[in-house]
Amino acid sequence: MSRSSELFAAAQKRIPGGVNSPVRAFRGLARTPFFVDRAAGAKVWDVDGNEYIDYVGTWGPAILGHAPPIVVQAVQAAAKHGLSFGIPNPLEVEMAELICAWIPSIEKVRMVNSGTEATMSCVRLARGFTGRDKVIKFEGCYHGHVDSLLVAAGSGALTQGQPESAGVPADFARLTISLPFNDIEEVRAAFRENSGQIAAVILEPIPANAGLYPPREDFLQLLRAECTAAGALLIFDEVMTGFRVGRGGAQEIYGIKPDLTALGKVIGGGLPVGAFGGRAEIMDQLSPDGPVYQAGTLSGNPLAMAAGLAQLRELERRNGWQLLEALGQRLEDRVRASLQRLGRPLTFHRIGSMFCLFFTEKPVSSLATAKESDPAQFAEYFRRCLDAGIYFAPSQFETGFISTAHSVADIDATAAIAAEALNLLPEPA
Ligand code: HOZ
Repeated sequence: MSRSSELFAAAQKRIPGGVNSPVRAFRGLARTPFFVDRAAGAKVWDVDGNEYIDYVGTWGPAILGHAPPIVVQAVQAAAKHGLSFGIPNPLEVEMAELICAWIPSIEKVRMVNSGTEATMSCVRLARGFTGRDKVIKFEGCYHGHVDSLLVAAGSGALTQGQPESAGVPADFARLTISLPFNDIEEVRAAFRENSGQIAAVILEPIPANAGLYPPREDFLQLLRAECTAAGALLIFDEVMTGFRVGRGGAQEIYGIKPDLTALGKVIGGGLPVGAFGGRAEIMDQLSPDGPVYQAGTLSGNPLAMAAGLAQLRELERRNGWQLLEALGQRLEDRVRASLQRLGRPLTFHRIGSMFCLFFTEKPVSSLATAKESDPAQFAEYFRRCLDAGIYFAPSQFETGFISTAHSVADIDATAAIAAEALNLLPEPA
């Protein structure tokens, strides 16, 4: 029995499902998870000594790879001054100034401890600011495990076949209107039917929790216009895309100014961090200035601020986004060439350093079309890649992440192993 199997057996006795976040359980993959011993750069090593090229990257934060020395040193230096204060500290101000400089729609920002906290706080603030209760979200978009947003949710919830969670009162869910992504007519109809009642529209501008698919041309612009016309706030959940698809996130790429933005992952350099920010007049509704309450003992934690600042500055110093685009393009070129050579025109999406292979030949632009992907084919492909030392996300409904630590040799080796795995897949049933 492997050490990972022993640990998983022990974990299942004391941790629900043996994991602290559902998608890590490898359900539906006819495999049990490996337990990690250490990680550095683009690699992780499990407790049995196996080495993997990692494309999960701690689900997004590891944009410079694992344990980059500059981030580790920043954390060590900060730790010498204290682990947590619960008192304002200078690093929080530096972080706030950096975020506002890089993301112009954010005039004021507050730090929290996770992406879930960030989206939850955005929704509360939007309700407080507008005096309205209803929220529009999109099927397959995942905004953390916030009660009112666990409706038609993506990511782990979707992977486990539970996009609606037990424990969410029907009265909460009733305030959430879930619509198909990329369908502006449905949004217009929802605004008409709920005139004067919609506090906000929240979305991942590039959905990355039901696989990865881009917004259709104009969809984000039209959403912006509809929200403005209806007096509702537009909330971008850039927990995944923030600082990853570009310095200013997806909103910079598409040229849209949301009213509020939720951030996480990359901003913490691997430590638990989230942030939310937006127009000053909205943010000023937060306590202690305004009536919307929000707080956190560990918010603005000095280690997390130091890690995030070091990572973001290093990314900029190295023009990391250009490097990530080049690595992403290289992977894409090789994957597309193999799909063509094998006569398997599967749908492959890539935006910068984020990518996803769907086991369907049909176009994917929504949750319904993402679900056309064949789960059995995905599971077989995932297992073959893992056995050959490539760790892709253990779910069809997650996204792959490239880091600046991936070398050209890593990308080429990955593409070759992926091609071999595809070649050995049985024909779809
Ligand atoms: N739902 C997270 C990614 N979209 C995964 C969280 C985790 O398992 O760490």
